[in-house]
Amino acid sequence: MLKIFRRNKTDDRATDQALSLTRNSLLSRLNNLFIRDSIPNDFWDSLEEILISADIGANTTFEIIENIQLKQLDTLHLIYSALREELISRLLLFNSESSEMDDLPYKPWVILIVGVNGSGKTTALGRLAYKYQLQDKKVIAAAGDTFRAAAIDQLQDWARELNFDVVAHQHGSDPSAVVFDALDSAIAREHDVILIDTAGRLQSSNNLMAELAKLRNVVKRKIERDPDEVFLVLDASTGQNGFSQARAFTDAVDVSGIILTKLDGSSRGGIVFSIVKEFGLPVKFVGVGQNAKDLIPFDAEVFVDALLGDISIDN
Ligand SMILES: Nc1nc2c(ncn2[C@@H]2O[C@H](COP(=O)(O)OP(=O)(O)O)[C@@H](O)[C@H]2O)c(=O)[nH]1
Ligand SMILES: [Mg+2]
Repeated sequence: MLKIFRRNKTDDRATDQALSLTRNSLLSRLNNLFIRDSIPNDFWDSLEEILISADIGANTTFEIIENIQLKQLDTLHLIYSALREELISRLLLFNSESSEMDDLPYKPWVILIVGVNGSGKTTALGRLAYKYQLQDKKVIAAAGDTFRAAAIDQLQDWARELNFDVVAHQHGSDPSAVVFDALDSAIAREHDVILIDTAGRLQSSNNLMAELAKLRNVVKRKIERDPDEVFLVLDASTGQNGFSQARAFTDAVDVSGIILTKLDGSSRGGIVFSIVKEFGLPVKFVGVGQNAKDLIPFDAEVFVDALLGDISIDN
């Protein structure tokens, strides 16, 4: 059985490719900075500016630079290694051990997916279903975004394409009832995984947050535990400002990890550092394209190396 959840070269290449836009804007400037014979006078200012331009965030950048400066390193080579280590350790700060997809402690394993409209929830759900199916897991989805008729169709399209089960009610019906029925089905028909899609409209965010809290309670009543995972889906291309809205979700439900979508086509790959810091949550998966395969497990080291590119420094 193919273990796609372990690090593999295809995923590493996909990370690399997805970050190419960010890297292109970073790399030549980092190269110019590090490929010198000695540490230039304006080195720290330039480094600061470059990191901020990649959307790493001002505060995070200041902290990174301060930590490296404290080490009083005297070659660019050592500074570069310290930068790499500093970036990686920041991404590992909140990372629990990686989620296993082949060895699930409960059946059904319940995953709730939340986030604003358009962030990529339904797409992420389809891709997670695909990943679990590759692990021989029987998957069912709950069409919990009953607010938009198209959302139900979209989920059913994924289900048809990938051949997993879906429970859907009519447009406008109560999402709690959908989740209730889907959990019933999952238990009766022995599904390994249930993926719950939700609405993300923010115009009436109070109602939405109340609805999500209610969904969570339905799960709790039905399986006598909280959802096993709650993934908050964030769109990388919205940049720092896009994330203030997302904070409402972490208040309403106990989010266990982040799925960062649309890393392809964004030159803001550095946003991951701000997210980890601000939300205090691990990034579990990244979306790197439009296909079923384009959701890959997040790996801090691979990510940082893809971000920094391959700079060879010999001083
Ligand atoms: N390029 C790219 N597009 C994505 C990615 N994830 C989602 N999308 C697109 O973003 C749009 C919104 O996604 P959708 O799943 O419907 O968002 P939802 O409203 O949160 O359910 C769709 O057109 C998706 O194809 C990604 O990782 N990369
Ligand atoms: Mg959707």
